[in-house]
Amino acid sequence: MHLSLTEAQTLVQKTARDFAARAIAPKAADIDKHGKIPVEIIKGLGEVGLLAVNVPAGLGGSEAGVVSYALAMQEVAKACASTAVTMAVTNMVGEVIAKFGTDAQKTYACPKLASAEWLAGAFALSETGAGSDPGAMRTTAKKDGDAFVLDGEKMWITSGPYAGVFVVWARTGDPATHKGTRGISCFLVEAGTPGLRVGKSEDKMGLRGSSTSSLSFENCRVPESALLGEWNGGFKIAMMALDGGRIGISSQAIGIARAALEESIVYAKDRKAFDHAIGDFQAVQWKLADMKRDIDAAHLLSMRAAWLKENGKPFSREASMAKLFASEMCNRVVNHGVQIHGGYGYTREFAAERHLRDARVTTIYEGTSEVQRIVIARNVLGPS
Ligand code: COS
Repeated sequence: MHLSLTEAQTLVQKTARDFAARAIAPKAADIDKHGKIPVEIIKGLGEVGLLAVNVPAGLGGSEAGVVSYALAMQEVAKACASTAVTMAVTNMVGEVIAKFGTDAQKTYACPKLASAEWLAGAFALSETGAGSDPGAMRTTAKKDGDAFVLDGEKMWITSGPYAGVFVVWARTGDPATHKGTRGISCFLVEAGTPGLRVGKSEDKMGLRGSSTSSLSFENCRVPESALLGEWNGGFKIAMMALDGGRIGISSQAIGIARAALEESIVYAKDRKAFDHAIGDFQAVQWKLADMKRDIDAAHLLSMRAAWLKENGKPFSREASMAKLFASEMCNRVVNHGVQIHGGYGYTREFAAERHLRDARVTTIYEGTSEVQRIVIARNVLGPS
């Protein structure tokens, strides 16, 4: 693994940075305030190739690789964490379809996701009683002639209200023989399919520009061709997708933290107290030093996980380490950011408080910190 970026990776990073600075950052406060990402931002992400970064070019993707994707996610998250999570899930859905889909599924869905013809893709795994433990899901899909019929409820679905396609997991196994994680299959369900209803959006603490909703399936019929991957093989698809998704969330956390640090540096140089810029005081300097150290450490963990994935090597443990460290780091860093901004950090006049709210979920979604520790511990302990 080389620490320097290739020309192609630098180009993707610059493209994302320029687009984020020009089209996203100036609108980030409004996106948060009004709870809506303008459609032109999503279309713009598609135009600059950031909605399917690791999807083959033949399917409409940029085929720029996982390292490029992680770099691009950081840049977008630094500008607006809500936009970044929308981008992350669409990329994840495109990759799942490109990897496990039939030729018909890939050629139909991937170009629509890459170009933002569908504004987003959604990943419908979690349920009220099945978040950290998706093997406990209750949504079912039953074979009926040449169709599958889905019934059940999903929760915490990022982009639910504007997704064009949902990757949905449901129980398909005979309960007597295929319990828990073994009896789950995965389906592609298009928005508008009769029987699929999108619930109201959650009133969240942060990431307010990104809609998170429930979904309900009631006698929702999809054709046989909607099965994604193997019958009863869906749990592993979810796990593999989440491994990659965790690299995306580590990048998102790093991007949020980088924004908090950059803004804190500007503030520390500008704000005067006791006849000095507050950055002249060691109390502030040490915070800035810790913030920078932690961000760089998270970046290196994230890049290693991305490099391993890109090079076809096992990366599950490293992705969990990157996600665990980066998300917890991000929460520390944004907290320092608010403290450096003092009273202003507690107001909407500065972005520091938005970063604090946006950071909070990064230790929860795409697998909580506790789940990441399970993955890492099982890996280091080996088979029992
Ligand atoms: N890649 C491929 N396969 C995997 C895998 C991975 N990363 N992790 C597990 N599997 C396989 C296992 O090998 C096992 O296969 P077999 O049935 O052939 O033995 C199967 O999946 C079940 O694995 P396991 O028994 O380890 O599953 P658990 O129910 O114990 O779950 C954790 C393990 C906790 C790691 C998993 O449930 C998890 O990641 N939970 C968090 C889910 C999450 O992130 N939710 C938030 C979604 S945000 S939208």
